[in-house]
Amino acid sequence: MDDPIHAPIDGPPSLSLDRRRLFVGLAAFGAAGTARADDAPAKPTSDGKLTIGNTSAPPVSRLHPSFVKDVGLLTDLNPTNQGGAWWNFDTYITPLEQFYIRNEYPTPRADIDRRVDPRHWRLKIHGDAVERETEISYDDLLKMPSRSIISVMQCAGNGRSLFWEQQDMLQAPQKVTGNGWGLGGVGLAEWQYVPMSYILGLVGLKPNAKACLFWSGVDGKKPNTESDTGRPLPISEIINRPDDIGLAFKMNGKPLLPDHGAPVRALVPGWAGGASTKWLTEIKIASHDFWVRLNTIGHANIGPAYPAPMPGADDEFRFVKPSDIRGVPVAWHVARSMLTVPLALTKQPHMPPNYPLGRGEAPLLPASPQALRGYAWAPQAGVRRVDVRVNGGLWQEARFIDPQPNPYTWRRFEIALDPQPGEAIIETRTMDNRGQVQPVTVPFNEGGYDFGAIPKFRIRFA
Ligand SMILES: Nc1nc2c(c(=O)[nH]1)N[C@H]1C(S)=C(S)[C@@H](COP(=O)(O)O)O[C@H]1N2
Ligand SMILES: [Mo]
Repeated sequence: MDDPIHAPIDGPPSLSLDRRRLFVGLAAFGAAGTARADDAPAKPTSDGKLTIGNTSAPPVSRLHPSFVKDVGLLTDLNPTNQGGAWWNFDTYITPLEQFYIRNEYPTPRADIDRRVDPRHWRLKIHGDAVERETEISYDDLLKMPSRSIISVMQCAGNGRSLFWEQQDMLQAPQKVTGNGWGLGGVGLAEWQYVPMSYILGLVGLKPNAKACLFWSGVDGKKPNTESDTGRPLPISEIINRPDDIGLAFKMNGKPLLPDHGAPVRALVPGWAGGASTKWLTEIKIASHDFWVRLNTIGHANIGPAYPAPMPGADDEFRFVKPSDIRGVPVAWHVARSMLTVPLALTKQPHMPPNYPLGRGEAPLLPASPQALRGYAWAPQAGVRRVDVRVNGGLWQEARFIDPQPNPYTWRRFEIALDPQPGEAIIETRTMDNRGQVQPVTVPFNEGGYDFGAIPKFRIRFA
């Protein structure tokens, strides 16, 4: 018990008394993401920065021309991307107002573009590998059998900031570029969807099927034209889990919000969010592969560790050319973990303007016994165990708060800590159900995707 980390908090009653006192102290810092002693409503911070803590307080409103929902609880990464404030996550399901938005272009609006108006939306399903080309309306979709699944949605670029902070990948030849997500490019939602098993039965899959392209055709370079957004999947991926992949029309029990793909988006649980095409209008199932922005110049791991595949002679290219194939398209999420504390960002090329910490600043927590919380996910196999260590000490097993209903979900964990005053580096490590643990470093790739290395959280205790 004299380790920096001691027994899990469901231990002896004396420890829970300590906890109650502890949360009074923590309310000011709002770190543990648990019930707060102080219910006073939050006031907007005068400098417009996001707060740390105060998750029970009314959100500070911030409207943005690229989005429809209020983005007051999100980090302002750049004109079309808003990151989740993961240090304020405390629920299992991520509420819609805390859910990140990753757009290439501004969110299409039904009052401007009828292709995303449920009354006019049409989905075309075609290609040389279907028996019956079909077009369905939103009403048709709602009449089809649907199911729901709880699954992480995550941008492949989530954690990119850690390539800069932990692996110094700031300069050529190992220069990583892209949105500085920190760790907020992820959320957990309950999705309601029509499974691909039903859709494939409807259109009739031919034996020559090789790939399935989910395509938007809505958001684009010019206002809602020249859309280059969509993502193909090998048909084997759909045949292996036809009830998990589908066409989503509800998120957390509500019709999809415009920013999250209304009225219908693809849902590919466990894969990089880029495969879950928002504002879906076309599915093409063909006897050839497809190459598009999101499996070539975007969303591919490009670097010496990732030899580029060769396209086939009959492959279809949309808005890209064969020389754009330079790496391995991202697909399954790697295992990850995080604490609900903001990252000390020292090297990040562009600090999000409303990030709660200044450059180089570490979050401040009390130097007293407390429980730190975090999230762990490993959608390909499921999360078996999480370990946490302080200042390079012994790894200590964390206590799970949540079970794991399916491998695509994350699990909250908690670890009791009695920190000394001063700075500490806290690391978190997921082990998946295959027994694989997060590595210490990950290979360079230009786009900074799939940062699955052990994250380091620098915290100041005082
Ligand atoms: N049509 C379209 N679909 C899209 C995108 C987009 O820009 N346009 N972004 C993709 C990416 S990169 C991610 S990570 C997810 C993000 O989903 P969210 O904004 O609902 O969180 O949507 C994917 N689907
Ligand atoms: Mo993404």
